[in-house]
Amino acid sequence: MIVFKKPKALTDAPLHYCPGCTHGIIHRLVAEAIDSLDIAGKTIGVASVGCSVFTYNYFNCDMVQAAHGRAPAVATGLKRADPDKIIFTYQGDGDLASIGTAETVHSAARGENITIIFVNNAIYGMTGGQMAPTSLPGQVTQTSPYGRDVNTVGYPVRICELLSTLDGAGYIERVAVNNVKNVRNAKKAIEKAFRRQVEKKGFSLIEVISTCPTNWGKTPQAALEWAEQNMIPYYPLGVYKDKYSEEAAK
Ligand SMILES: Cc1ncc(C[n+]2csc(CCOP(=O)(O)OP(=O)(O)O)c2C)c(N)n1
Ligand code: SF4
Repeated sequence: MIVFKKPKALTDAPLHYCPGCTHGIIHRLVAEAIDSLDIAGKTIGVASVGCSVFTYNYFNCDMVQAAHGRAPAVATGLKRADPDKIIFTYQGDGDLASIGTAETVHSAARGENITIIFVNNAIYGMTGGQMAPTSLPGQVTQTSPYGRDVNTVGYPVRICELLSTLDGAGYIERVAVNNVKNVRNAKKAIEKAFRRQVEKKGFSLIEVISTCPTNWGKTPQAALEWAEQNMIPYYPLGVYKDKYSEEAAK
């Protein structure tokens, strides 16, 4: 009896991610959501720029490659051209919270019926570990060798908190994949975000606290612990906005 297999929504292409990088876990959770809702045939993913740039090779559905930060704008166009398709983006923190801030904020403000998977690993992974908009105060990166100094470069951007103030945003949750319990919660949140889109319930964004052992200079295990001890306290997990549950409760 088969008890564990690769989701159908993942191709057989071997993932190129570094050992211990949690991008792979998040790919799996997205694929499991697509399988469980049986929507692969009508799903279009939008790949971004960053370590996940090859996402278009990994998901077994139609994929489009967006320029850096522009994925929510591309997703908007796809959705408006064909509202019955299920459109998701998969973006890192440099892509979504710095280069694409405008596209992120305004797609949420417009309440586009799309799903954004936001992978926050507090660093620019692909380009070698520069400071990201989500790098923590004091965090050492290639471009902050003495630690992020908030007096000169400012404070990290908390995307879930920011977007949850917008009336257009439907469902916003922050999850993590640093331990089994959190992976299970992340799976539920990602599936719920896709389901909301199927039900035409508007904009959803799931932020996933992820790791970058390579650029954090840590072993995979130490990176999971660093995420638990440093990232989660700064980026608390939980539901930041759930418009339809709130309305149903009224
Ligand atoms: C407009 C533009 N600016 C900068 C770059 C260079 N660039 C490519 S990937 C990247 C960082 C991506 O980091 P992130 O989105 O956090 O994803 P990660 O690699 O950490 O998964 C940068 C700055 C680019 N390709 N285009
Ligand atoms: S550089 Fe970091 S984010 Fe990119 S694949 Fe390696 S561990 Fe993952």
